[in-house]
Amino acid sequence: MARLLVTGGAGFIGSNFVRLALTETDHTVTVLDALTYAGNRTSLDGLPANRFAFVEGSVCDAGLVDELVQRHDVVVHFAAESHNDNSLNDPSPFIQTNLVGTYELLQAVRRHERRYHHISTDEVYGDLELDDPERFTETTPYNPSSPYSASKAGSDLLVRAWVRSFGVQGTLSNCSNNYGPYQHVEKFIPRQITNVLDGVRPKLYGAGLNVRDWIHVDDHNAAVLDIIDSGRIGETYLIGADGEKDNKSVIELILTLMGQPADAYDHVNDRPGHDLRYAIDSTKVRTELGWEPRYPDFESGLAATIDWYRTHEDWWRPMKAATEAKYAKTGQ
Ligand code: NAD
Ligand code: TDX
Repeated sequence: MARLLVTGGAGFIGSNFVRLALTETDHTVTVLDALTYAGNRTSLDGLPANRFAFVEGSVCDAGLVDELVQRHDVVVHFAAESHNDNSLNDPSPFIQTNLVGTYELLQAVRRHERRYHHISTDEVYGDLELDDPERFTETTPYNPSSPYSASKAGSDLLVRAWVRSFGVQGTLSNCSNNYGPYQHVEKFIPRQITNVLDGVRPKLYGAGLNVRDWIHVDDHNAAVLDIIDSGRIGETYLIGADGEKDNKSVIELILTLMGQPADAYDHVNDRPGHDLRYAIDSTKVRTELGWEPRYPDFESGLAATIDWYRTHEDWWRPMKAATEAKYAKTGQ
């Protein structure tokens, strides 16, 4: 049993992690979350009060971070500004939260000699050509494209330096694109599902040939639990479920699963600097820690996700209009 401090636990992946950790381990969980536009307290409703607590605050608040880290055993750091499109419109909060916030956590775990796990993304490696037979591995050189991925790359490098120079007991994981319940409607899959539910045509950036390597959020989080349990200190683990799909195919599948013609979508302005393809080789986490995805079938996972948005309009409705108003400004 460990006392986990989970930053960003009111966001998409963090809230799913908290539920999984409370179900599959006997750890207790404290969430530290600033409740930005992306955080939603209701994503954590109904959790057992004897094992779960919520603190509203920022990972950039050094005093609060120090006090919380001191009374926990393990820090699992999900909190971030996470949306590429937002980082192109205003990089400033990405620098603060992703770089300065990570720095404050690292200083606190260093002072109090606590275990630290850092959540990161495959985007730190840049992108691949469509026909490249290679996939990203733990030794692929960093080559980020957007302010978001550059800030995540910088935070990863801070972790590696604090492990090497100060002996921080840290591990890192870089995961591919997650899908599942409680994902903000600014992201690709929930945006299209909720558009269709609203009678609006899905929006495909450019020609839609870009490839993402989709993984169910519970598969990502199960791997994180394995790393916290038995990952080797100082190591990086890539997490992916062999889920490569191009965006056009995903939009067509969403439309088909929702009973619409597969071509009932619009092409909109492309993302500047849009990464072409991500693909993860997850051999290390599979062979070293015995992790395997429990939801390898994308189509059935997507169908379940569509059902979730269909039955949880009260969760996503409050953020939908403001999200679309933001996209309207960039013609997306
Ligand atoms: P999200 O945007 O849904 O959630 C982020 C959470 O962090 C929100 O609850 C927000 O309120 C909180 N937060 C933001 N700034 C904060 C601050 N200064 N202090 C405290 N809390 C703050 O993001 P997500 O998709 O759940 O991503 C979580 C993590 O996983 C991020 O580190 C992201 O880089 C990484 N990641 C995401 C994906 C993906 O597909 N979504 C894939 C790989 C890695
Ligand atoms: O309306 C859209 N239409 C569209 O074609 C949106 C919102 C996106 N797209 C495209 C852009 C990407 O090629 O779909 C793909 C996925 O877009 P996002 O959901 O914005 O994800 P991505 O930019 O790939 O980044 C995600 O995966 C890695 C997460 O948001 C990051 O936090 C994570 O690090």
